[in-house]
Amino acid sequence: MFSRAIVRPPGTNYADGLTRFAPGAPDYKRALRQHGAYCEALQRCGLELIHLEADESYPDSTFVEDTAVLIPTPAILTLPGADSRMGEVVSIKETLCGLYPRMASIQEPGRLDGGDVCEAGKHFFIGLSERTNEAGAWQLSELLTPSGYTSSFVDIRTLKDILHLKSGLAYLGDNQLVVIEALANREEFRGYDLVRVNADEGYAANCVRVNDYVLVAAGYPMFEQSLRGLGYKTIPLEMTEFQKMDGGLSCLSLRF
Ligand code: CIR
Repeated sequence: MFSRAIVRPPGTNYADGLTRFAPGAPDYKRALRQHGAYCEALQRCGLELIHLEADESYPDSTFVEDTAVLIPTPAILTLPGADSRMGEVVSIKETLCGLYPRMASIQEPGRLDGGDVCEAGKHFFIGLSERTNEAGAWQLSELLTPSGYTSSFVDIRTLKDILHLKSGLAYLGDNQLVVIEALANREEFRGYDLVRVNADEGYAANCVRVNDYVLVAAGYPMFEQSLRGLGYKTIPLEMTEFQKMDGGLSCLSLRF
């Protein structure tokens, strides 16, 4: 169960952030509305929100998930793989210092984005990606071990469709893993009940279980239907302006 989440709205220069796509610039006002609806959904799931100010120094800073990995203790600060995002951890550190008695952090030469870290109960899948290198993944693994977590690495460097591991993977609880087709046959996921996402609905794989609900991107009816068929209550959310900047539902909050 989660009780709180950290969120940060996009700033006016949000369109200057990183993206691998050229789908046209995001509409800032629409992004703000979508972010507002996302925050309301988290509250509906029972979370108390910690709202950070928009940070114009970092156009990607609305994607707070990439800056930390949160377990009961310690709070782990990442070192984002994109140079333009490394400084985002400074203000997240200040926020987390007031909430966690113990902090740890990923250090150079390690790099790691929270979007590559998928918690599945007491096990963590850590993606090796364009953003997360082996040194970062090993450091995280070693920081998790004393708290009783196991971890394994999932190499997604050959998968060009996804930026982060969680762009194609989500843990729902109850041994159920949502996976895109390109990950469905990986040895690492044997033993889990897989909820497969059709190739043409791949973006929807980045869904988030928050207490009694699953947040899902709006516009992916087959996937939402399959979640409902499994008994989940879903909250569909418009994500178009975040999708344009390569972001998904999970990256917009740090839940704990
Ligand atoms: C980036 O490329 O870093 C941002 N524009 C998007 C980050 C999305 N984060 C995530 O999926 N965890």
